[in-house]
Amino acid sequence: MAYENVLFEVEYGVGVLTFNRPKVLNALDAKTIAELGDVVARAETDRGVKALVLTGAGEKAFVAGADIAAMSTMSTVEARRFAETAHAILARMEALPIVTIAAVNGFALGGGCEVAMACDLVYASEKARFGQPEVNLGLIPGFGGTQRLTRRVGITRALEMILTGDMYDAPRAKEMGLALEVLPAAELLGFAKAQAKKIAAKAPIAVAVAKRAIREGADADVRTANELERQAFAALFGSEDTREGTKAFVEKRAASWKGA
Ligand code: CO8
Repeated sequence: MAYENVLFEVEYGVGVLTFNRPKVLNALDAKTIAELGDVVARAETDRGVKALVLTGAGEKAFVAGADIAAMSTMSTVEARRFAETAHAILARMEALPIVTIAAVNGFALGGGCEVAMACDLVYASEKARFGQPEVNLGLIPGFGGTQRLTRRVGITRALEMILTGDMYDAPRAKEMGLALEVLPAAELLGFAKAQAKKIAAKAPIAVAVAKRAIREGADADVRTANELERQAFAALFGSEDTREGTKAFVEKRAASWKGA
């Protein structure tokens, strides 16, 4: 599929999706969301995509939110459909068995902040600004922000961020746990790709299972979550890669992963 609003390329196993509507600060309209969905679907099945990095085109923005012009004429039914589609795509992205990394190169506002939070790891450039400014538009977050932000930064900071609509700079976002690291703008994408490559070089099954245990466990009570971990840990002993990884250590050689 040829894309209009995103760029997508795979380099050494790392898929890089660039939101590419710089004239509107990479705002998300229905087409952009559909194209993100297509890339996520590809990452689900294409074993050549071993990690996914998301970033924004241009100097200013990762994604400055949902496309406000498009939303200004939306009916309730259309808004529901738009929100449902985006929710489903972000949930699918979160469930990918590979690592997903947001390289936040500028404004990550509204839907942009929500896309970043649906990634496993979030790295920010010094220019990044995070915010959920929907209250300024008479709106609330609609792509999962009320829930993902609360889980990332805690209920009180999420309340502050969503109720004030304020923007938080990169060091503040790091302090809150929203961004993991803050990097000079010129180094951000290279760093994100290097992290992606590092994780893609680990046993794919261990990465997938660890991610699932953490993500599914985070929404369960701790007894259920620990049982999920025990089951997943034991199940790995039926995989070739667990056998290979432990044998390779004992035999003092590098492991060779099969992804099985
Ligand atoms: N949608 C559409 N166009 C946008 C958006 C956007 N979110 N953000 C910026 N643009 C456009 C501007 O209109 C402008 O266009 P033009 O050149 O034609 O005037 C161009 O991008 C450049 O923007 P600015 O001139 O405003 O640039 P500044 O550097 O002065 O300001 C800001 C940058 C502060 C980022 C400013 O553009 C801004 O406040 N943007 C809006 C941010 C925002 O409110 N985002 C949240 C949107 S709501 C949302 O995301 C809800 C998600 C869930 C929806 C569920 C739907 C059902």
